[in-house]
Amino acid sequence: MNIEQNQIEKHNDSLSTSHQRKIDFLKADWSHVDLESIIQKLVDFQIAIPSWALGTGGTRFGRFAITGGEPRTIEEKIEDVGLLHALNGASGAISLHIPWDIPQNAESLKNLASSYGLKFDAMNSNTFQDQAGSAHSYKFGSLQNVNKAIRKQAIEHNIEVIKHGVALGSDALTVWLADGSCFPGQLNFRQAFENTLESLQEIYAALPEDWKIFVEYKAFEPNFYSTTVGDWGQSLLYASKLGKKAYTLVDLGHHLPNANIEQIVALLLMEGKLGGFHFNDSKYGDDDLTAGSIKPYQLFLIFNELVEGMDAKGMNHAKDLGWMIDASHNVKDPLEDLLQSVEAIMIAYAQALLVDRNALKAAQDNNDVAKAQEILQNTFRSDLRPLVAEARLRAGAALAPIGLYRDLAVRSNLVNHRGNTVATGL
Ligand code: LRH
Ligand code: MN
Repeated sequence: MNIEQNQIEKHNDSLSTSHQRKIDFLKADWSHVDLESIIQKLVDFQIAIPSWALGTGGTRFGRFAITGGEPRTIEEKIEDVGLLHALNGASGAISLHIPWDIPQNAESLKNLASSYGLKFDAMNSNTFQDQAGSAHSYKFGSLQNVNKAIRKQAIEHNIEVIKHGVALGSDALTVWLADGSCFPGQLNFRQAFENTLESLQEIYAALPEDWKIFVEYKAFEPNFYSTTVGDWGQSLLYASKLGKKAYTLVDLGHHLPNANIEQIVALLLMEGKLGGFHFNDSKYGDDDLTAGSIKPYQLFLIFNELVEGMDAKGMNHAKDLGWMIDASHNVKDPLEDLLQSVEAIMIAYAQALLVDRNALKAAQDNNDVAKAQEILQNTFRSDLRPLVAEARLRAGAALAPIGLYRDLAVRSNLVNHRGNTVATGL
């Protein structure tokens, strides 16, 4: 299903009076700030959509495929991300997961993606599930495995994923390892680390010159005693030992409760080893909920450190880090959930861009703690949704993406077209 430009313009016309009133009020309120440059930064900021999160997700207790009309092929997944991008102008890339999405004809997929204004973001390997017909099982791990033949199988899979990525024009590989142990005594931690590092070094050696490798850490699940890339420190250790093309990847749901993720982000940026993000939200574990749905203040504080840290290094906000969503949708329409995640991320970025950096530095230098909080919460408590909507308008997208998604009955259109289909992925 395609959303035509005239459908978006008709929608925006119907909302233009109230939008203009709100944006004029905001401009008056922030007349001391160059809002034009901030709106341009919002227009340039693109968030990659995971190919494995375009259908209904589930847990070990069940999956309620209530939606129907889910994408059955990579082509239909690209079509759905194209839909999101048409609606919000900020979802200009898709991140594939192999083997859930093995590209049969890379050239035609590239053409299809660019027809929707999309590019292929980081590729994701999968050595956390056994594939039918594969010689060895990853039950006791992949790159860490005590059995060299099993490590070799996992290394070869990652190299295969790089090849698919090169054919699609991607320039990064994300490696998330489920490897670890469930009981004390099961694993020699040092041996597991060394096996994993040695294996990652073989994968690193296969990276094209302009590629990056993102080492994604996670505290627990599916292993529940130790994880071999268990936290930012371990991921940084691997990335530092691997070389300049290796970075850490921060999935917001992969931390122990109450971890100070914004401090982790500040330090990884300082070290030049922050590669990118998997945005989502969580209350307990790796819940993969809608970004900004549980802890919106934390999301703002993370972007506050990102803007401060990237500007300190003269980095390009839109290009120098990997911006991806990693969520699963157990009770919401997947496309509505992703639209909400992108909106929450764009609002947090806009809030961080409007923090008065000089005043904050002055308050910090004077240990004026209350003043520092006032400065941060001043933007966090400001309704910047019109600014994000204005960026969408300038990008030719919809002022109210979910509103238009529902007005056009996109889901029932997809169900009529595809039937009660269920997508591959998590
Ligand atoms: C692991 C993870 C990883 C993906 C998977 C789908 O929890 O975050 O990024 O490979 O989810
Ligand atoms: Mn992830």
